[in-house]
Amino acid sequence: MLSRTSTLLAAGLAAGLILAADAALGQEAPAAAPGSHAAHQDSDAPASTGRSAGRKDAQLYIGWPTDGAVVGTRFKVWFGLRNFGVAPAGVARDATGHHHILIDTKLTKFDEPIPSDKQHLHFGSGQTETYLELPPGRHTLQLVLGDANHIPHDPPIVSKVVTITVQARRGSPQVSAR
Ligand SMILES: [Cu+2]
Repeated sequence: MLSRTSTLLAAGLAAGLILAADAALGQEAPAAAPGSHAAHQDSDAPASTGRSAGRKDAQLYIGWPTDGAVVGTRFKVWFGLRNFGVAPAGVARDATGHHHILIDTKLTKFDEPIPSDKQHLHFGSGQTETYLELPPGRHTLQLVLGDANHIPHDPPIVSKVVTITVQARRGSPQVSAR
């Protein structure tokens, strides 16, 4: 008897959940605001191979670490951008882009998507800072802005290269840096 009751109860709960889900789905319809088609990822965007326009007065820079800094093997990096905006990858909006860090490498092709690998990191959610972990030694860091399709703007918006020294923190009292 008890089990029968709980079965009924469970069924009722499930029905309630389904109703709730339907209600939630129904509420999504009016959320499509007018003018939002520009944010659509692949529908009616022109199949343009051209690059997005940059701005000559846009300034991209690495706020930290600064050139010549000595850091530990795990360190924070923050990205500075002036006269330009940040938008997530996939969002095509004028005068915006998302950050990429080049680690120990340089970009040679500015008319195609920035590669995605350990030396080319994408911050496609619009992040403006990160933590990096690098082995001890000298490393170079550079920022490059990419448009909705990860292609550098024209003219490209790049930061100065900073050279840093990563040092293992020996004898650190911390068991783990994480
Ligand atoms: Cu990207």
